[in-house]
Amino acid sequence: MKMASNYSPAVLLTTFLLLQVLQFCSAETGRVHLAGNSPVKGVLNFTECSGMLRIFGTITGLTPGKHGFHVHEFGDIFTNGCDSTGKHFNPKKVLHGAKEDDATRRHAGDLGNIVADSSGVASVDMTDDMIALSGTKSILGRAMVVHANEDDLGRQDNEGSRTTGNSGPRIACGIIFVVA
Ligand SMILES: *[C@@H]1O[C@H](CO)[C@@H](O)[C@H](O)[C@H]1NC(C)=O
Ligand SMILES: [Cu+2]
Ligand SMILES: [Zn+2]
Repeated sequence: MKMASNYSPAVLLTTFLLLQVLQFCSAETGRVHLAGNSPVKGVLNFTECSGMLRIFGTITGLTPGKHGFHVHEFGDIFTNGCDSTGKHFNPKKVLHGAKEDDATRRHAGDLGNIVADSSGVASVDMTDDMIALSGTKSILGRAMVVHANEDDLGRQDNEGSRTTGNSGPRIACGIIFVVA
């Protein structure tokens, strides 16, 4: 019944680190606290394994249904609230699209829509490989933004659709920061 104690802390630590390496998980993790001129609030965590960024957490205070969800280019939420976070994070200078679109057809920051239930709660758990916690795809220091309306994913034939998905006012946002 004392099998675990046969392994020294050093062996356990080495095994843990080796497992981290085998999964290619980044030691770095991120977080964002969402708030704004609305009842919308939330905390999301970011972890990265094998080039896939996972975004997970809960957002409350939403109207039921879909809300555009993007990484915006600037981490400035103080000059003019969510409106000073700039455009969608778009290092490849392409048009707005859906999360499922390839890199030539979507902004890196285009994460589609989150969906709130009848209580106004959205459970977020998604992965994406066009954004990361380091390198040219890094979103650290940029902003996560939640919109009032549904993102049309660039599928309409108008300028708004090609740039923002017509997702309307920015109801909550936060700076994506490193926590470990
Ligand atoms: C996010 O990370 C913090 C710190 O580790 C933790 O307390 C919180 O429960 C996490 N949130 C989720 C949804 O896992
Ligand atoms: Cu946006
Ligand atoms: Zn976009």
